[in-house]
Amino acid sequence: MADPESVKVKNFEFTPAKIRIAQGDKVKWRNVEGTHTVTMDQREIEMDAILSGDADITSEKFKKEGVYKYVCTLHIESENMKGKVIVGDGDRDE
Ligand SMILES: [Cu+2]
Repeated sequence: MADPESVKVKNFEFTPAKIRIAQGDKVKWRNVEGTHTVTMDQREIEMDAILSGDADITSEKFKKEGVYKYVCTLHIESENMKGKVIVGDGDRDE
């Protein structure tokens, strides 16, 4: 199985902010600097991970098509501390 798509987490940005994966794939968030959260509650995916220093978190499989938005709750005011995981053609209605 392929490695999960990954997103870098640093002050104060998720890179890339938008990724597309296939249905059933996972996403890995890799912390680069600072302390951040990856917080999401959409469809059946619920995450509230705190990442500090050298750390990463891999999601459960995204089983349903759709757009899954997430934020860093510590930097909610920051434009770039939010992101989207698009599963399959989940954004075709947007
Ligand atoms: Cu943050």
